[in-house]
Amino acid sequence: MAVLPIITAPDPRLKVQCEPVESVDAAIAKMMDDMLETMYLAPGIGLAAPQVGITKRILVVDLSPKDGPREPLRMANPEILWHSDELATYEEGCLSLPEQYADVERPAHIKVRYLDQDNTVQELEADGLLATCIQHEMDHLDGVIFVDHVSSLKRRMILRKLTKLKKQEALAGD
Ligand code: GNR
Ligand code: NI
Repeated sequence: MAVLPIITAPDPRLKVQCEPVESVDAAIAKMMDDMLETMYLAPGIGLAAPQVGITKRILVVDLSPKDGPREPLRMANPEILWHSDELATYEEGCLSLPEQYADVERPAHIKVRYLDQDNTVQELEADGLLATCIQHEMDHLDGVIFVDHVSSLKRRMILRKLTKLKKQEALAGD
């Protein structure tokens, strides 16, 4: 497996519409494993392919506790089959927006259909943080990041901070 560099905002590569996979073959399954390794190291609870420069509709999530057994989910071509009218608010973060957090409101319950690592169609009902995380990752596949769901004032504040951080890092030479 391999750890991949994570792209941080602002970056045009985080704004692209990703392409469906034709099928989950060995190469796609390996991408899923590389994404999981990258996510665990970061550490994060989810990762979408465009965050590591892959413009395919692939995401991984794992909400298991750090000291427990891993419970990875690997999804290709995820689709929301149903979502509740009821909304839930979580404070979201993103590995592509380091150290930035904001409350985001999303459907509280979802039903999602996807292809797993064996190219088998799966359906999953999710609520709580898992529902939020899957929706956050699916947004990435459409070029959407969590600040696109908050006020323009807050969004501009966060993106301005990240732009400054990038300039400082460029000067420091890392
Ligand atoms: O690690 C992550 N934590 C998180 C917390 C609340 C809502 C969503 C997330 S996903 C994020 C990892 C990430 O950036 N995935 O794209
Ligand atoms: Ni994210």
